[in-house]
Amino acid sequence: MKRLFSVSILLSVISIFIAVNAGFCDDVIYGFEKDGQGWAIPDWACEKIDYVCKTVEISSDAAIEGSSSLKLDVDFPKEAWRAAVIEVEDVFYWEEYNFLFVDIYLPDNVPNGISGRFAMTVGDDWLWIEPVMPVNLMPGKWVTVQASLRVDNVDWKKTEMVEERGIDGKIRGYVKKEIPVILSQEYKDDIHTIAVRIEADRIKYEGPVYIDNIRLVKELPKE
Ligand SMILES: [Ca+2]
Repeated sequence: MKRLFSVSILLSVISIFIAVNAGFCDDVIYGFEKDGQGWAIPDWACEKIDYVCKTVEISSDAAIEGSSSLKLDVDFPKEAWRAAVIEVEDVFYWEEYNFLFVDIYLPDNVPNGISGRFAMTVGDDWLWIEPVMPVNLMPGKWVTVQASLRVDNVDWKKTEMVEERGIDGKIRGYVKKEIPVILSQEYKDDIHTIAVRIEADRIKYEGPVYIDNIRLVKELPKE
């Protein structure tokens, strides 16, 4: 009887341990230890006036996972909004995961106000979607940026150019419009690329941004 009791306590302890760890389970999918693992600055970014396009390479200058990260060189001007982006095309099976995380580091001499966010292309039309809100990065610190992969979550948006018409009904031009996107199961099953974008709205900074530890998470840790 005593032995049976001990076994049941042991099983309870094991099940609690499994339950706790299941909640925090994450899998690093890109750690940038040997190479860039396919991440690169996309050609389309180099053709756009609001994207800076310099270099990206692995570096041991900073790391939060292992001993190296991806160093993205940026050159943001004081006069306008600019972004730098890196992207990877891959095959993603993320059914069991609900969140995507990345850690981003800015050197401590960088002005405040630079932010980061994920983006993805999904569906038959390779629709570009991105979280509604970017995350503020902090000079001298690793900051975790996340995106929700929960089916039917409403954290995402797309940007479309919409016709603007005059009172005579004629097209006067086009304006950017941000439209909410629900991450459907269909989209989640059909992700083609993921991207990390660093954004600066009239903030002068020339130098590196470090990106590391891109990982999948099943559930967020409880507060
Ligand atoms: Ca690493």
